[in-house]
Amino acid sequence: MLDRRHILAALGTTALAALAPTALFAATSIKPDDTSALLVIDVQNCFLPGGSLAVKEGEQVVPVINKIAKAFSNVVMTQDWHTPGHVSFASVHSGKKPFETIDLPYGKQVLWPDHCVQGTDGAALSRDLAIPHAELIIRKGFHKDVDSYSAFLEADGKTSTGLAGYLKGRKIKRIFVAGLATDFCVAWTALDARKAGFEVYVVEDACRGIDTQGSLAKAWADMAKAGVKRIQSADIAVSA
Ligand code: VGL
Ligand code: ZN
Repeated sequence: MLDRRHILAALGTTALAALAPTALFAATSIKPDDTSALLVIDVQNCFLPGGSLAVKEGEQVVPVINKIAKAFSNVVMTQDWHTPGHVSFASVHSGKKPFETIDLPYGKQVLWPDHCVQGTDGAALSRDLAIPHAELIIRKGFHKDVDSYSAFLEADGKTSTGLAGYLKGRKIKRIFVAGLATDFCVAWTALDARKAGFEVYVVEDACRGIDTQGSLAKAWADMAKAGVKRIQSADIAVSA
């Protein structure tokens, strides 16, 4: 006798996908729980239009982030927070221009226009972010001689920001990363989150990249290799 089970088996998964797209989409939708946290990386004026290190289309991440943030009971934001004359600024290395690189004691460093100087308007979070329930803002890159793209570890590879301890103390297991820029602070944060043992998702359309010297393609390749999951904001279940 040909019951429902046999018919489904005979159709196979491809035919089934064509027949029931809605049901299958619902099954892949990700529902953040109390052990999930959204990390909103560096949505600061310097990285937005008119800023000193403006990321192309950077402003487009703001409404997407505001929307997905509603699905999270835990939201942490970061601020790039440099001293004046920070080692990552091209302006302090004579003869060097932004986007060139130099070798520092901890490795290769891309040089940037002056940006996100502590206490300046450029370092402020975008006023269009609407995430009143964000529970922690972590600042990074505040040691004059060390950069910190990652929200977890400074660029020396050993100085902790304390974020992993905070998240573990709050029993967080899954981390969703959004913000600016995909190929620097978002990617380095996602990679370090994997190293710290978290399950990690990067929400692609909630990020934008700088893309200098192939950095964006390399970042996605490194993240894929490390087991970071690349998702879209529509994959996250946000109830009205
Ligand atoms: C960033 C370059 C320099 C970032 C910060 O937020 O991705 N990029 N400082
Ligand atoms: Zn910076």
